[in-house]
Amino acid sequence: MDEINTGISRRKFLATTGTTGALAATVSLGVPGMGLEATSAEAQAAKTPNTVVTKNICHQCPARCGIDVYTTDGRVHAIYGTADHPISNGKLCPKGPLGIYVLYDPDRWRGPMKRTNPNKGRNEDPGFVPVTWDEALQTVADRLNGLRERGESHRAAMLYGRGWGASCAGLLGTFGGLYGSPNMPIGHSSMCSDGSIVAKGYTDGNASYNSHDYRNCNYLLMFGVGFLEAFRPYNNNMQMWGYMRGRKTPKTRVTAVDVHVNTTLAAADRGLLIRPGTDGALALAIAHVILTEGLWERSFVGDFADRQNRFVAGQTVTAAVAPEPVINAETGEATSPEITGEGFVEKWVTGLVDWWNIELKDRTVEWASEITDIPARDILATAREFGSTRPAMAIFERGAHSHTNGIYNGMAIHSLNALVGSLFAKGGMAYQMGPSYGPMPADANEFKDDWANNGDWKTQPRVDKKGSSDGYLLARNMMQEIGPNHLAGDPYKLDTVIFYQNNAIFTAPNGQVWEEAMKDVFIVDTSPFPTETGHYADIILPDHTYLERYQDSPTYPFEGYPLTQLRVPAIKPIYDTKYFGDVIIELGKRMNGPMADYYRALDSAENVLRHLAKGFETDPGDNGVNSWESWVEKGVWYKKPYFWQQRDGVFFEWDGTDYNREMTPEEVGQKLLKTPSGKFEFRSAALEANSDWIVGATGRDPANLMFPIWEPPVHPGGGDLYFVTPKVALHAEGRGHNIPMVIAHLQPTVGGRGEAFVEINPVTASARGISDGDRVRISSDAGSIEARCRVYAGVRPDTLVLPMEYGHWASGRWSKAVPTEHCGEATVNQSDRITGQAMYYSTKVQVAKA
Ligand SMILES: Nc1nc2c(c(=O)[nH]1)N[C@H]1C(S)=C(S)[C@@H](COP(=O)(O)OP(=O)(O)OC[C@H]3O[C@@H](n4cnc5c(=O)[nH]c(N)nc54)[C@H](O)[C@@H]3O)O[C@H]1N2
Ligand SMILES: Nc1nc2c(c(=O)[nH]1)N[C@H]1C(S)=C(S)[C@@H](COP(=O)(O)OP(=O)(O)OC[C@H]3O[C@@H](n4cnc5c(=O)[nH]c(N)nc54)[C@H](O)[C@@H]3O)O[C@H]1N2
Ligand code: SF4
Ligand SMILES: [Mo]
Repeated sequence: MDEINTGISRRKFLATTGTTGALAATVSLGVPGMGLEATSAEAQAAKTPNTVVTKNICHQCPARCGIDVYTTDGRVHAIYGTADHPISNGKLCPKGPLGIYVLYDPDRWRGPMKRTNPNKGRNEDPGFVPVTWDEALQTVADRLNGLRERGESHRAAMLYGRGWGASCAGLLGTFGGLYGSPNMPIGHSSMCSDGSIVAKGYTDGNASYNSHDYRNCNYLLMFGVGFLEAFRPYNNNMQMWGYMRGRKTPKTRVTAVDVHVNTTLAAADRGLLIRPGTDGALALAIAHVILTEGLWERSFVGDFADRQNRFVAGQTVTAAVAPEPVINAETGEATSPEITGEGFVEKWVTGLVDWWNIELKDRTVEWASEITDIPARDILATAREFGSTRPAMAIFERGAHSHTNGIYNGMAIHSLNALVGSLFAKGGMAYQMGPSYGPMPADANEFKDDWANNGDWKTQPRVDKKGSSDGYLLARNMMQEIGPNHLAGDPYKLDTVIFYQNNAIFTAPNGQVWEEAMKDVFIVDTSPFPTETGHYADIILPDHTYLERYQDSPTYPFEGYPLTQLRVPAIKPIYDTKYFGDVIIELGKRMNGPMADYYRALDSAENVLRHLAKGFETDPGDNGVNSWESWVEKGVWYKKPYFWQQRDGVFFEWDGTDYNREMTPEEVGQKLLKTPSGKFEFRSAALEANSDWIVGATGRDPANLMFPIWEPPVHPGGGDLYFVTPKVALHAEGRGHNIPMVIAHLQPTVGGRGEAFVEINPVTASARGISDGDRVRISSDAGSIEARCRVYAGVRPDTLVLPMEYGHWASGRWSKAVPTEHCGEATVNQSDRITGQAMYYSTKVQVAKA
């Protein structure tokens, strides 16, 4: 930080004379349009010597666009997309430039605070008073040390939402391991999109989001994806959309499946308005057509031994039986005779024959039409297009899996990618590689004491019951259960919780329960802004905003090749705040025992980042980044190519020049299709292995629970209308709600201005005596909220749509002024026992004029 500050002030000193000179020159020449004055902002900045451009990463959504931040005389005044950055390519979405409003938000915390009112509640004033950093950090450290001394370290938790990299959320697991808590950290992934991660894990063995090759894709089939509103990386999606739908020949054809006409559906070739929770039925029918019409990719999936297509609706098929190898009597060598007959020979897949016989053979277009409410001819046309256009991708996100049957919806949709052979193919989807980071400054394992190694905390369940057989044995995280579990004291009561980039008290379904639960917990919030969590906090340790801190961030799954980027402070922090990575390190230094030495060895978050950058010295990026200094200068390290490619059913690895080296089946299983069989599993061996638990926990049928099956969704809430609360383009997770322009332009499709409208179909509205612009009350068993309605023919008659994010009651001034109440309060907290995904879009509500 000091270096930067010195740099700025020196430049500032030089600038004073420089600017005067430049100005005088322009005035005296006085020839506009002669190329003498700068046209681009960069050139403009170059002419203004006291303007500094620093690299950073936009913080408002997980797209992680590289940004150029312009600071003049210590004041940030412009944010542009970084030109040499593969995600932003010099462009930003409308939220990107608004980061300045995040920095200068007048409602930010000015420094660390402590609560003086012991009572907690929505209507209780916390009575915050300023404290020094030393007092604030020591208070938290004393609390953590005390718990550990009493053998109760498991009662401390760290909850995080948007973790960015090794220098922030990446430090939390180590802290938990040294301190001794199974609850450090718990991420928000189950409230986010674990439904898709887990469904992919059970079919192709990669529990991760996909990277995508949109550039070479000719058909995009999207289920519950806000491609032009939210899907990651949003800004790049828009660039890809322009390419796929404009410049590219042939144009990529797009079918979008959603419950209302949003920007994505409006821009697609075909929009299918589906009954909520039934995407799996649609995907199964598409698979049925692909098989019965012989459209599957034989080079990836395999074929009947005699090449006759025996997939006929209602009729079973058989698997080919490999003949015994023939042993040459003289040499002893075994050869496998060619497989013949009527059976199916699988190539890179397992379980297709059983899936067909148990499930698919009856999943006709007519069957799916009844369930999904989509005309049979549209399902058939979509299936034929998708099955006969290569390369094609089927992508899905929260709309498809935030339902009780989400695991199966996801598995069925992802199976379409296997059927058309798009996994690891050009124009298809793959998985993201990680960056070449150097090692941390010290090895944490050398700083473990006996409690860390063998303490009782190791026998304690996680408070969210992830990994517990009476909870969510197979889930990755179960954040939404923490509030209810604490309240019930099951498995135990928490004592202290540190929140990082997470506001679950507001974002969890039915967050009212959290409000009750968090009353007797010691809460530490680290947000730079007042939030609902902050309202319940005992200590506030405010983070720098993203324009004021160093922070790393490897990309979210993007194009597959490794990419990682850096935030560089544009200015000296304007308030008495501290980067969260440094907060963790400073807390660590105050802990009893050897772990303090580990944090002394880390020293600071900047030191950690400098160590990570050492990895680039031996593996320079394509843009020349090979050191800490060049990373700071360019903001991004990336290195093409992606290492693997599947072509016509053969997997190749990059050999330094091209995808030339053919991989063995063992290598494919190890590196790419990481399932037990090393193939894409229509019959999921991992689900089958957990059959007993799944049957006991969910009552599912052991005969078919391992296949992508149709399972009717369950809709709690007691109402008659589905309630869907998606993201809109200007919604910036929990970070945009106090930006006036965001609120002003929230809903482009239905014109929300200064508030979010609930979309209601004209037929539904008139049956209830509701007119456009009326205030309405939306109620479920979980709670009841008020919002203004917009009568909109683009939403299904059985569905209400109200965008997420508004209705904050403890945040900044613009945020609190929005007259829309928070959709989460009417959303029932229901989770899938397998994926753990919170079912945000499964609640049914009633609506009436307020
Ligand atoms: N602008 C913006 N972008 C973001 C974020 C943000 O806050 N703001 N957050 C990021 C995060 S954390 C995430 S997880 C991603 C999420 O990205 P997405 O999953 O793409 O976003 P959502 O809006 O949750 O849901 C997508 C769509 O599902 C639809 N839908 C609801 N129920 C159903 C259904 O049963 N079937 C079908 N077919 N559709 C249905 C909704 O109407 C919505 O249009 O977005 C990321 N990008
Ligand atoms: N009804 C409904 N509910 C939803 C969704 C939905 O679509 N509909 N979306 C769900 C999804 S996909 C997700 S991912 C979750 C997200 O839910 P959360 O994990 O709770 O994340 P955010 O809402 O982004 O909250 C971020 C918190 O970090 C704080 N913050 C902002 N900037 C900074 C910073 O620079 N440093 C620090 N330390 N803190 C900062 C904010 O003030 C806020 O308190 O919400 C889920 N909830
Ligand atoms: S909000 Fe997201 S898509 Fe928009 S500029 Fe920022 S990171 Fe990029
Ligand atoms: Mo998310």
